Amino acid sequence: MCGIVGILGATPVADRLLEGLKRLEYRGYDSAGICTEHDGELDRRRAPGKLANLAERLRADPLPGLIGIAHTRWATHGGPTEDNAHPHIAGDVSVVHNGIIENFRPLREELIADGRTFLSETDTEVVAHLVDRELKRGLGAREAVAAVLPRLHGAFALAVLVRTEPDVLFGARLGAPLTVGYGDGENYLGSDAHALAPLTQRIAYLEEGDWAEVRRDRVQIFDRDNATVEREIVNSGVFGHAADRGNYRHFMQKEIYEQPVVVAQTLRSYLQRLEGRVTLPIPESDLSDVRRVTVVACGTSFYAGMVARYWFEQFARVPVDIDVASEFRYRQPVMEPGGLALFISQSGETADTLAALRHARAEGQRIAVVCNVPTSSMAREADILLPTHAGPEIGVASTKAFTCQLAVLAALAANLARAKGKLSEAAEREIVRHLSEAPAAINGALAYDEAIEAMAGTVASARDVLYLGRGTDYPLALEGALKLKEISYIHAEGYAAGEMKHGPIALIDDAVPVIVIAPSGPLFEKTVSNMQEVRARGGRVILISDYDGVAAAGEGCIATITMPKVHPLIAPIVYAVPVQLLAYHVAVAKGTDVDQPRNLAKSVTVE
Ligand code: HGA
Repeated sequence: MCGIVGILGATPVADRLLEGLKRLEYRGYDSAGICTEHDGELDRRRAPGKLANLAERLRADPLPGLIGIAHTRWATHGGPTEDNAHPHIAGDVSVVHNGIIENFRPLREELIADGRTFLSETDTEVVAHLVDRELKRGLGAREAVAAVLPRLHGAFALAVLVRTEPDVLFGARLGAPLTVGYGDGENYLGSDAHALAPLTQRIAYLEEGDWAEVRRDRVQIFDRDNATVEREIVNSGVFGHAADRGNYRHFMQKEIYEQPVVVAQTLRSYLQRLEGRVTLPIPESDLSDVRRVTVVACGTSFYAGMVARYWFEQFARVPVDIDVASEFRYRQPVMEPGGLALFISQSGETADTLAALRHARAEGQRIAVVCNVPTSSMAREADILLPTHAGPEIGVASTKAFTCQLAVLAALAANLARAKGKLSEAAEREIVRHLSEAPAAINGALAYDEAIEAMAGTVASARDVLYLGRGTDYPLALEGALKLKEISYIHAEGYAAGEMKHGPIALIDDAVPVIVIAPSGPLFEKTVSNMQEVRARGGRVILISDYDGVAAAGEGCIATITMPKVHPLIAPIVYAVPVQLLAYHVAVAKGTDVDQPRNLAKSVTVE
């Protein structure tokens, strides 16, 4: 994570840098800082914690200057203190960094042996010292940056400001995203187009190994061999208005409530309702030769992928492998040439998933990407881009992106099934009909918000919570537990309902609420049997089912949540809602920071 902004301005930059950081705060909020050059000096303000602290500091002590770099941090090396906050300064050089300099230890030792003193525990500070040392050895700023970049191993996006050359900013990327923005008599650097949206829509995406010398009147981009290269300037299509919460108390709540609209919006580009057809919004989406699908994602997106595995295998009869992205490469997966590798990510920047994507590409896979940001690195590297149309998701705990991912994945499963000759026209029409019913069913689920709020206290007082589900409700149980952990800090685990008896049932006592997700349908009886096993051992069960399910099995539960009756295909989309609402209300009851929970950040751009 970590967000970077740099401005070479015609007017003072500090306020605009702060505005850019606000748009990047989703990447991390451990600390933030801005450094400018004015009157021949580097000057900076830094503050631990949320961006509001930095804003406060800048109000008390404004920062002049027409050139500056700024950073919002998600700490990897060194705690979230002011000393570790970026920008780091060594001599004449100031640096902000997103990523990890993996060889920072030997570099630091080398620099200390050279008489240099470190003021932070970060990996980043070595970069400032290395560049400054080259300057002191007599190199110009450009030559110094060029000399240092090959010495850095790992992943980085960097912005560098040099006191002695106050008309130039340097940017570099390897494994972490960085864009150059083109303005009118001004130019910019930013982690993404969103950060620069109030400043410009004219963006060039740096490619792996690229670095840039940015001046007010020109930008020169070099590749890793220092050859001058042209990178296309595109219109980002991202505009300046920042998301607002409207009348909702939290972004997460607003985003939960947006789901009927955004799922409908997403489905609209995949379903031809009148014809009863599913189409992918790309030319030549012929998937008939796909013999295996490899699904890779992290966190909530991984659970969406787990649901999709059931669908791909059930409808298209295609075998599916699924991995969390951080493990994928390291198990040296065997992939047949020509296979389809599917990557799911809200931001399209998740470093683990992006690295997995590149690994799969090197192994000859066709790359499909489901993501919510069409300008993201993953979107740009996809052969088949399947966008979700969830709109910006600000709450760190993903909600609407998840249900939109499920909608897209269901459409992909149907498309794959048809391409493989496994789906009759009538069956396809049925799928389209059921998917089209999802937005209304989500609305129906939202109607239980107050009932869920009323029972949140039961869960809020627990230390541990278990979630159980079977079939596609199993990933939902995992997602429910993750949501609760993320925003309420209650320890929670999700299990396949049938797996309880093989161990976790030993945890059951009257202090552990067990949330059972069991829509009526083919797996209902089996899940309910597992639920009874829990109850027989004194477990306190909260059952989430539909009217029939609650009527059949609700007796003796400490609470029930009644969902609209839906087809099993869309049950994971609809049942995501009570799972999200429960986590939300528990967090509110506990008084945690719902939209920016501790230790987390939304887009995880370090491995
Ligand atoms: N390693 C640096 C930057 C961390 C980062 O990019 N996080 O997403 C630090 O710890 O400050």
